[in-house]
Amino acid sequence: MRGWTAVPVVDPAAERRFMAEALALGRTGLGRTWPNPSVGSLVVKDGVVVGRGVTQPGGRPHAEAIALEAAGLAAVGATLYVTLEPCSHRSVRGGTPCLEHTILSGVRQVVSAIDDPNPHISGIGHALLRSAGVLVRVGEGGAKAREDHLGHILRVREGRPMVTLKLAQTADGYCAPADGSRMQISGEAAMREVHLLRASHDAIMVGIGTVLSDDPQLTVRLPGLEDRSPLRVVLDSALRLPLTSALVRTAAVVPVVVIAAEDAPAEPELRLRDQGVEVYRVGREPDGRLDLPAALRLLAICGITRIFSEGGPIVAQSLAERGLADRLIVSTADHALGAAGTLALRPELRAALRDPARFRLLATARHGSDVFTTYGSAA
Ligand code: AOF
Ligand code: ZN
Repeated sequence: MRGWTAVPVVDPAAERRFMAEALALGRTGLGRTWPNPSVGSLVVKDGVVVGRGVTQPGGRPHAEAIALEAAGLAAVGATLYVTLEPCSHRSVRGGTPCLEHTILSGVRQVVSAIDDPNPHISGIGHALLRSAGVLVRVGEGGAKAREDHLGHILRVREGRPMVTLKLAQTADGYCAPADGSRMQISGEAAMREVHLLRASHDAIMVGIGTVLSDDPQLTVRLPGLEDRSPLRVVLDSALRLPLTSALVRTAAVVPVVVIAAEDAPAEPELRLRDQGVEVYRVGREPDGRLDLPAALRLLAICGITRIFSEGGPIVAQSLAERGLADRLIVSTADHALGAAGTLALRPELRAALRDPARFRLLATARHGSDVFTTYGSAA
């Protein structure tokens, strides 16, 4: 059908640049497109970007639909860059498949970063584009796209969200004084970075211990990003979350989900529900702790793809020992506690971070007086 059109000349440097721009565009939507991945897309004609799109909040419209609509007739003969295989399914939510938009737009070529792991789409989107005469190349920016879409990939393949663990420690490795009192560890620049990280996840998760000791708000409080607060999740096996906590008092504005054990009393659940808090229940592990894998499965069923866990040393250790910590960010302050306190990283976790079979160092960055060290799971 399009066989007579000239095959576009491939300029690898330009291709890398355009895909990098599509990836950057896709990352701007992280945290607000769940249950969908945040995809970035560009339409490029004769070396000029004529349309840009990113998956919209809540997951629809999709990125390609927006980029192609912006391009209009300029899409004829153009190249579509996209960070994930264009979808081929007719959505229950009423969306036209991106595949159909792409074919009808007159685009000549699609440069796509990776196949969509979604079994309804995987490989089909690319194959159908090819059978309609569109040139398709897959792989440019693949590694970065797999990183950005990790939440979507794990949700589809393993039925759980991606988990980013965040821990703050003093220069001597503590997260609290021995008496358990609260202390400010990180500086202002580090806190800004933490709020940005919160905004790029679908949910923030903490253990009830953190709520009882700190009464945190767990919202995004950066100018211009006030509406980017993700869902707040509390792991609270015995339903101890106080009705007077900052979380419950703001549940009508920023949703709160509590995950309790099946054997927790019914009374507090009713009172929390009355305040607009959602309560789910999962079983316990043999040692009595909340069944974390079950809690994550439940969140994935709710549509959550990316979790930011600020849960303190116990939740951190539990997630890591079950292989459920995909990213671990340790922020280290320049000041020491100067006395024995609570260790931010339990010795087992500290050892795991030094074991290349468990974690690898991905990046270090300075934010004011704090240094952020990011590890990725080696799995
Ligand atoms: C695309 N472009 O921007 C995104 C895609 O439930 P639906 O119909 O909205 O489709 C969800 C699936 O579409 C999702 O699981 C993922 O496989 C894909 N996401 N695809 O072509 C996009 N966000
Ligand atoms: Zn689509």
